[in-house]
Amino acid sequence: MNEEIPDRDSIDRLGEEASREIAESPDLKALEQTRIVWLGRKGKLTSALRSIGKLPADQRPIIGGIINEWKERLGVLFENRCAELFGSCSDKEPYPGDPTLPGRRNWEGGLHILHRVIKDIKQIFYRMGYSIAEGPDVELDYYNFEALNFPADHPSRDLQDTFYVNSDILLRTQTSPVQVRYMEKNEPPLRIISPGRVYRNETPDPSHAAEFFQIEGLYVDKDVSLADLRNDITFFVHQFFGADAKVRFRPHFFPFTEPSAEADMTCFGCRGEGCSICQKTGWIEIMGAGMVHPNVFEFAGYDPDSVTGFAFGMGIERMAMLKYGIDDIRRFLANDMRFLKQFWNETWVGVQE
Ligand code: 2U9
Repeated sequence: MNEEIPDRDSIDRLGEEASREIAESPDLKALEQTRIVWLGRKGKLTSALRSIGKLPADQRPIIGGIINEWKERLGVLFENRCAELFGSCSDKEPYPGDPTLPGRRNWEGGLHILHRVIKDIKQIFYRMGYSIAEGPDVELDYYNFEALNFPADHPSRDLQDTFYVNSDILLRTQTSPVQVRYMEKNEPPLRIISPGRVYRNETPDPSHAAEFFQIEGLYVDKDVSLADLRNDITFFVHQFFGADAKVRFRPHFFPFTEPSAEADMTCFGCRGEGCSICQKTGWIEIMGAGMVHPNVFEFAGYDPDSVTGFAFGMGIERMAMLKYGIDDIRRFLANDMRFLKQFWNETWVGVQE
């Protein structure tokens, strides 16, 4: 047939012959063989279709159409015969493909653990009435330092600690500038969190990275107090780490808050007894916080005599490391699938191959 130029009669003869062979195939193995002989890549009908190029141009679509009709008809006959034989299939005449093999799996991807932790933290604050504010990674020195009451000679303003683009422009070292910008545009009361990437000119090691994520929070209203701060932070810690965590506050110093504090939670390694994780103190530092400094309100255009507010800030990698027992901050950006896949269990998204 390969050499012949196909015509309507010869194709019909082929089709009828194939139909008979299908009907007479005694088992699934023989049926599969028949399928290859007729419809496989080098099968008789496939070859016939290939040789229509030799026909006059006006004949090609007609003969091609007839061959395709047969292919379709034979396809249905194959399926029907396959179903017939499969129904009566015994161990002695197994299905040519092993039906007990597991099906093909979809290719799976998943959320990056940091993405998921950011989502979880946002969700907790969202339920407490906070909304989300975002802003540029490349900032003015004014919003990153000056408006936050950093003195001109503060060490973090040093080139060694901050990536400067030029003398006025830098990569933000915290997400606080977002909140200053928000206050400029909105009247109090406000309750926001600002998640985002921040940059510091640091040599990477297991607990330091030159870029990492933060979430800061800001609550401004009449008569906001330290008790409100304690309440919100404690609620967050219970939601994120578990209700058995205890929280304590130690006095600290930040230029943008007064008074300032650092918050600790009871160590999850020893539940407060003292172990190597917490350097035998029983406590682990989790964030900084304080009451917004009056100078910061003035820079933003708020009257420090009529409003008060609290602010807090935490490193997101640190939160993830503490919650999931991750030992090195550099793992988050290393793109090692063995690390990332550990956290895919709940958030996988299937992608069809
Ligand atoms: C405004 C006023 C004050 C945000 C705050 C901290 C304390 C803090 C650190 C945590 C670990 C940075 O990622 S980290 O290294 N942050 O300790 N951040 S209070 O204070 C603000 C923010 C905005 C207008």
